[in-house]
Amino acid sequence: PKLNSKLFKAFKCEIIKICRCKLTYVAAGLEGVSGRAALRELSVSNSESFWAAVARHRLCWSTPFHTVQDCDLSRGKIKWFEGGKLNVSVNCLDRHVHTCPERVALIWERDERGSEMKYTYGELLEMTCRLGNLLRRHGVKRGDCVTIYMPTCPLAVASMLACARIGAAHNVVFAGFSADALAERIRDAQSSTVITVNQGVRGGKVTELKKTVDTAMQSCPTVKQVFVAMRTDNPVTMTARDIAMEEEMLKEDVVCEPAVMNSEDVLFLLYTSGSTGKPKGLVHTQAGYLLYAALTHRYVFSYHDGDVFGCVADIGWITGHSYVVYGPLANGATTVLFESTPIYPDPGRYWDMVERLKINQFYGAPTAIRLLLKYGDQWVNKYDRSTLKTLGSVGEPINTEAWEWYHRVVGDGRCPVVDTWWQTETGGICIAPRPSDPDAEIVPGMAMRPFFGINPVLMDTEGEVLTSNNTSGALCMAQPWPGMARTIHNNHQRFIDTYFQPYPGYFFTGDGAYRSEEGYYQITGRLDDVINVSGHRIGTAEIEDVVNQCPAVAESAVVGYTHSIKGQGVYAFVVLKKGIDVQEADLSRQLNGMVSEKIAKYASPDFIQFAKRLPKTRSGKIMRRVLRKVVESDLEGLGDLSTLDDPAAVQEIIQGHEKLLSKNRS
Ligand code: 6R9
Repeated sequence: PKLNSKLFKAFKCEIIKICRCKLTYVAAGLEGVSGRAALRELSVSNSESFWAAVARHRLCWSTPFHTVQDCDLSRGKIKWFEGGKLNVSVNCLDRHVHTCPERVALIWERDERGSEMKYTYGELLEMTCRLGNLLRRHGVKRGDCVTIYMPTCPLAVASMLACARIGAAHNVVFAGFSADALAERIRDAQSSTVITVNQGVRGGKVTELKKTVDTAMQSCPTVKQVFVAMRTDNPVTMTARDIAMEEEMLKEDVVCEPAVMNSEDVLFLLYTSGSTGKPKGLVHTQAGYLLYAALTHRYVFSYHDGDVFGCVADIGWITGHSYVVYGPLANGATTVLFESTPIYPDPGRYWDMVERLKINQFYGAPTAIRLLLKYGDQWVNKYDRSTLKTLGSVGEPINTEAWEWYHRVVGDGRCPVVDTWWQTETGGICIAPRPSDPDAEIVPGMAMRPFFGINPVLMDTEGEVLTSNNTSGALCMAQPWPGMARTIHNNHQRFIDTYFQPYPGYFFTGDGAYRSEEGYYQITGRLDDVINVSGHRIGTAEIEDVVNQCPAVAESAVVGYTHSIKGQGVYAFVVLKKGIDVQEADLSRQLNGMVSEKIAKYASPDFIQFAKRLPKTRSGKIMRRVLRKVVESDLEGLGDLSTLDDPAAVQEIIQGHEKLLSKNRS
């Protein structure tokens, strides 16, 4: 589309401002439209020119791209910046080392309070190069996939960047996952190299990560080597396949030639839960992902040169990838690696850290905010938080009470709170209150405004776009953006079926949203069988798969319910096989143990209700809608039960639920 020349001038001028890191929202020549709003409109209506300009200025290319984008959402085809060549680690490290080698890249806030360690860009580059050389010497090649099973620490960041340096993809698996979950991800990713630590330390507790890897190895015959870094001084048993990482790194050169990568080569896989039992390995590529992470990091949080950015997410999740590692490092920021928990050794941990490290932007999860709120204001007020400029929230909806407390107590009422909506699939933040004009309102508990280049739409149940405001629907994206995932590893059909089939021509997020009278977006929650426990996504089918493996179990149904701290809790209905005679308490313990062992502790059910049968439709489908209403004690909302095979089953379920609750209360 042709731009009118007045708009185009303003547009170019805004882009140049973006590129000079001084986005001031001057609406030069744009009557009645604010600068940010106009720029966003242009970023959507002239998406190609927008992204081309930003990509040229923000990334360092060894060969410029010739095609901005080549996307066809109806076929799940997404390509950005083709023809372009670059190296992500060069963009995150070398270019900053040239200008300011002494700037601190990482502050490792170790579990032991007050023992933080700082690493400059020069040091992080050296670590990355040694590790890149070590991996190369051990045969890791461009295109291979390396699984990283480590807590948030400098060597984990260096491992990710070392993969990027030599052109290998990484697959970070959250260190809270069990041996079975780890093994499944290693096998699916076809990794022959794993990087881990001897032990993890979190909340004062030691976890045996190397032992977990050893167990996983029993079902991963293709793994040839395991690099083991030492987080603690305790030796672990080393097998023929294990390599002492730090020792071997010392032997390597500090210079490592970066691989020249194509924009669309794979940067990483990251597994996340879907509505079926098998987790999916979402694939992100080099240039588009990095650009999107960097741009959102800068503008959503108003990051400025010299700021200390504190995102407390674990590197095992997408938030850790985009806002602990890639976004901040691409921008030359000082980024915090938080290894501990919000309440270790006491509930003042975050704010003590803010004071000690002089954090300017703090980015955390609603579940932690809700937990800290309960401990009281004194834990916050003890510490000097005057360095804070922006507070962020991510992972799940933030309720008004938690939002207000975050704003009023933590931020002393002076810091904007940005509720950021996005997903593993989106690569970076898509909807957030900022960037916007400096005085633009922020509504508590609302993500509000789409980011540059993001074009959200709401769909009704017929698949029609809802055009009016003050309406709710399925949240979709009408246009591609550089940060979006490119495929599901080894399963492009599942990628298409999940994200592009439900509303042809659109990317479907799986979330529902409300658009207010003013046009602001509020996320209302998942529309599929995925629940969100403390900000961790888990498919109910994944938990059911494990529960059903128990020989005593005939069938099960897992649903989420509202939990005052975790956001959602896990509630399992279990039907036993005929003639099974066990103590329910024993079986509950056994089932909880199985879920922790097969998936992770956070997925373990809070409640297990044994039932004689489950409410089903005549065609034999479990009526989850009914079960959800029962666990929310919303009996009024049970709705139409006429399709049920046997309505009496519902009465039994209700009675069983009440019994379980009263038992729990006593
Ligand atoms: C970044 C991340 C994605 C799902 C997403 C949605 C929920 C994330 C949210 C939010 C309401 C927010 N979600 N941020 N819901 N408000 N600000 O969390 O990625 O782990 O893939 O989870 O989390 O349901 O679809 P991921």
